[in-house]
Amino acid sequence: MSRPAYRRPEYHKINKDLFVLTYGALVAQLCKDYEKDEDVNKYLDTMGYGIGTRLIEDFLARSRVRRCHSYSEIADIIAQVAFKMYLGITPSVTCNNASRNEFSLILDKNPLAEFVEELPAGRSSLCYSNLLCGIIRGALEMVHLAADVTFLQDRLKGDSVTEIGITFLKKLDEKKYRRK
Ligand code: MYR
Repeated sequence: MSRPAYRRPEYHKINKDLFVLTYGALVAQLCKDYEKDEDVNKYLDTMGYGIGTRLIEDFLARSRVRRCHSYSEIADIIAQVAFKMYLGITPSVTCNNASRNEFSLILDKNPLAEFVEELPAGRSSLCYSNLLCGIIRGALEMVHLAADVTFLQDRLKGDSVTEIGITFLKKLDEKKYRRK
């Protein structure tokens, strides 16, 4: 009798292009709905935050990452494990200050903006992929890590790379139990 076939977990549940185009349609609609770029940015960040608060459970279950003991470890996990898992890219990580609580994720390419050549006319302050900042912020908050997450550079704005800045806001208390 043959053994039941091993089934690999189904990670790619929807077509990536469809997702990226849907995201583009969302941003385009928000630009119609809101006059100010800041309002669109805020909306995307808030929406991402909601996603991040739910995504963290899936991430911790699937990745089985252990509790980190430094912000630098956490930044590496986000870049090397989370971005790889959900976006198929591995940003490089730099630490930007001596206190080692400010990091940058440098993206050579941004899958969310794959079909976008430039920002729409008159939208120079739009953070097109701000959803990502919200996702990171929401996910981190669920493991009791308050952080500011913003785009520092964006290829869509003519910068040579896309850079997401993460500033961890509290001193990392090694003794405090953040999650099981
Ligand atoms: C710990 O509890 O010490 C581990 C913390 C790991 C935090 C991982 C945050 C994941 C962020 C997901 C971002 C996804 C972006 C597409």
